[in-house]
Amino acid sequence: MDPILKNLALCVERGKVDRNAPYPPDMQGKDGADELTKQALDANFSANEILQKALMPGMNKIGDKFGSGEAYIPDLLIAAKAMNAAMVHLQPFFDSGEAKHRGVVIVGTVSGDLHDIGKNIVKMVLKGDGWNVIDLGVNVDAAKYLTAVEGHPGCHVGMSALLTTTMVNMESITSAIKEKYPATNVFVGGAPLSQDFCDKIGADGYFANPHSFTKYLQKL
Ligand code: B12
Repeated sequence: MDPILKNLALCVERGKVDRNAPYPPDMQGKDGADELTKQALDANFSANEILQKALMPGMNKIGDKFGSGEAYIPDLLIAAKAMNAAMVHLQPFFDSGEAKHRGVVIVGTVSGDLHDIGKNIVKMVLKGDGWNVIDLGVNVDAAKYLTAVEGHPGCHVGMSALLTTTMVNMESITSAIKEKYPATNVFVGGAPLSQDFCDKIGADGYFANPHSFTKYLQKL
């Protein structure tokens, strides 16, 4: 793999935000996620390549370590900080789509869940593809989704969940939306989800990444 992308993945995994960051001590004085993302863009890697080949693998590594007890919450938080430092530079590329006014998509992370990095990427890609995105944030319950849908007739909903304990909340939220607004499409995403789960809860589609989601929305 290209050394810039390899180092960038390591910076996300280890939580090295930028050159001046004192953490982790063994990487002091070295470039962090901030500088390496700029270097990757200068080296003509696309924003999507940087996301898929460096940032996501770095996040997955620290997630796996957390899962096996080799890393702790502060490690996840500092990794998220490094990821966000990188995303600042990628945002303009995802945002750069012309305003095509395709329609409204309401996004949010479901009740009980505070993971918003994936949801924020979905938002950026949708915006870049010309959608007006209403972001309800994290820990969003059915009532909040319903209020937003009411205010935006003809909108689509995109829900995110990263925990097996919170993805189940998607079922009641989907039912509540479908009961009141049967014509509203409800789409779901997030690492632990699958098409089977989507079918089971009565949602209209599961997408593993924002690009397959936007491609599908364009055809609607
Ligand atoms: C960073 C992180 C955190 C950070 C979150 C910071 C933030 N602002 O988001 C913090 C430290 C807060 C955190 C907390 C916790 N976490 Co955490 N976290 C992670 C970690 C390492 C990365 C998640 C991430 O951002 N990935 C990168 C993004 C870009 O990927 P993504 O979210 O999957 O999104 C992509 C796709 O899924 C898709 N997508 C996402 N949403 C949607 C929506 C739609 C509509 C569409 C179309 C697509 C789509 O598009 C995105 C881009 O491609 C994961 C491990 C992992 N590998 O995922 C654990 C992980 C999710 N966390 C886990 C756990 C257990 C927790 C805690 C319960 C820990 C604790 N004991 O307190 C808490 C829960 C807090 C809460 N109530 O939500 C577990 C979940 C296990 C499980 N089976 O449920 C994981 C898997 C770690 C592990 N291996 O055990 N976490």
